[in-house]
Amino acid sequence: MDNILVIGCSGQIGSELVMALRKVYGNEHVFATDIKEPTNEIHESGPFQILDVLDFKNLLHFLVRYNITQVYNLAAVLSGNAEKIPLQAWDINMKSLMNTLEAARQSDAKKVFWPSSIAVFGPTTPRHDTPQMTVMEPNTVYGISKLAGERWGEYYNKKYDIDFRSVRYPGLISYKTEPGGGTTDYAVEIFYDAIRKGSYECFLSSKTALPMMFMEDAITNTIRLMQADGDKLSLRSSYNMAGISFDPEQLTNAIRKYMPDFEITYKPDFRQAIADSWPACIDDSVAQKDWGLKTTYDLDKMTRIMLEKIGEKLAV
Ligand code: AKB
Repeated sequence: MDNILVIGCSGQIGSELVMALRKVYGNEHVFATDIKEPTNEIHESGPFQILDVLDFKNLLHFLVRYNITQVYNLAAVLSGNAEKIPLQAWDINMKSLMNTLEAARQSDAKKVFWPSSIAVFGPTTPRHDTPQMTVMEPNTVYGISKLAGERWGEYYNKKYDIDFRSVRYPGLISYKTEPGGGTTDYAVEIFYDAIRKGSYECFLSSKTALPMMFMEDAITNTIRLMQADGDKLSLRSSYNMAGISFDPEQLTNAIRKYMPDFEITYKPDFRQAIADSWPACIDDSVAQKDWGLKTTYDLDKMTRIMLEKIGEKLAV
């Protein structure tokens, strides 16, 4: 039986991924770790420990002590925050990955998942239907670290046979844990403000289209990639994952179907330049072919669930 370590279990992806993995592999086989306390659900359903991925010795010790065979490393400083502390963000994003790869090499935890992002693309990349292989000249610290990370992942796969797997996540939309410091965060914040105040001031302009994905689709596909037959994976860097593309105006119209009086105003800030350097929609046909990527949420279904669940959460 696999023993799985999730690093960054208290963040937006981790808090849902841990619970999904526990359903598949059994509660006691999924070890949740972070430098912050997790949700009650994670605490109560299985093992949790404070673990700092930047501490290599402790990380390696953990992998050996608990006979870990798979690692999901979700620790990262996201795009918006990274622009405020560029050198620190580079250090954290790269060191957390390098520690994971090196600890994997020195232990039995040979299967590693690490998230890349649509941020690996830049202003010179084709903005529509961005292919898997294309020009990649990211101009954000986060994007540069994700592109470098993809290259390191592939390097450890070729050189040391680490079973490295990765996807380029679009903006992720969820109602359980809020994202922190990303450029796509507006697409989550908007739901909280719609319910609390009936209005939202958006930090991106109305026509800024970006690829996005509902969390359930992201989690299902992450586990699908990790369970895929390794021989079928033609890429050991990172797979494009497209989701649904929309701009703030289209999301506003989707919300207005359920809340006709919802108001939006636009006040673009420094994150506009980041969003402008990213694709509007990407092509994920290679992931579909290699490991069966498929999604089930469209804009309307996602909007309905977000309003319903955040409504319930804020009513409590
Ligand atoms: C961000 O906005 O920084 C992230 C991402 C697209 O990787 N959500």
